[in-house]
Amino acid sequence: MSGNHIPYRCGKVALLGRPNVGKSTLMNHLIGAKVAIVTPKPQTTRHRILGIYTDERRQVVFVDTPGIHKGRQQLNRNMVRVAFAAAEEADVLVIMQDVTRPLDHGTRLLIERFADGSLSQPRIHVLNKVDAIPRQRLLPRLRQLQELDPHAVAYIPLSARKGTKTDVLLDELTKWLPQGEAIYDADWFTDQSQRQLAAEYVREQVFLAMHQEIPFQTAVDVEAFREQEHGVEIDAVILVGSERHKPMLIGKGGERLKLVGSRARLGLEKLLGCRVRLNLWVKVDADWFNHPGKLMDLGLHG
Ligand SMILES: Nc1nc2c(ncn2[C@@H]2O[C@H](COP(=O)(O)OP(=O)(O)OP(=O)(O)O)[C@@H](O)[C@H]2O)c(=O)[nH]1
Ligand SMILES: [Mg+2]
Repeated sequence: MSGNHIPYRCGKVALLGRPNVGKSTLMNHLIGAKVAIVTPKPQTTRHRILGIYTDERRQVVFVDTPGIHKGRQQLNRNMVRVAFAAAEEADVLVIMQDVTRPLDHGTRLLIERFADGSLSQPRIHVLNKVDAIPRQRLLPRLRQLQELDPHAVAYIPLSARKGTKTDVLLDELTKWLPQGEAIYDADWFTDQSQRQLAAEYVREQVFLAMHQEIPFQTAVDVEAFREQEHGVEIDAVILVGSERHKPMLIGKGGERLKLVGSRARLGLEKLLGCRVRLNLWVKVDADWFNHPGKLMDLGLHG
């Protein structure tokens, strides 16, 4: 693959951090497509999602992970397990934090856990959301971070949303990737099927439309994905965790569910590049997030 003397590099990079720090936003920006859903709510990502970046020098397989947090439900425990498993199998660890929030106890614990040397891969710290703080707040934050993890290989302030300095990150992490040929074809950008992407796009709109605990007790199951002459037709069931969530999601005269459906459909049409017909149903499945069998069916077994 290498046309000159620079060896081609290819490897896995885990994106790790507390919920809501911007891991999925960063991955989407780097690969130039929305393969991981993004919302202002924590615990948006529930799976390990690959985003594949390829150019003439390197192939970087980013592994977006669920935010590391404490949670009592089986779903939450599985999510955290997924994140640590992704860290173990990666070549490089990118540990992200949100600089608009104080360096809190949870973030410190997380950094200490990776800094203790139990995982030997190089660590790059990303200080995200620099677009949203005054410049002078960055330096003390960088110092704090260097004290917490003096042996990390780099500390990079950037904005995932604006895309500033993400090239600095890409070049830094490339240094630490093993030499080797690309694993995926250059036109692949995720490991998710169109079916899985459809489920995630619907879930994103549910997260955006609903409040309090409702989104966290919601899952989406795509029951049919039919390719047709002019596009695709998708049947999806939205699982809610309690009887009283159902009318809240459907809304007066079905308005809220219609909005969820039309927004998800528009996003999917853009992603898939074809017409999409999206049929949605709402089903109550109390406590699905604690049922190992159900979590397995939904691909959330960790
Ligand atoms: N101002 C600002 N906001 C950002 C930036 N990056 C991400 N965000 C916002 O932060 C929120 C969370 O972003 P996500 O990408 O979903 O965060 P995440 O780390 O993947 O979250 P989980 O999947 O819940 O762990 C969204 O509202 C993003 O728009 C940034 O660089 N600047
Ligand atoms: Mg995410």
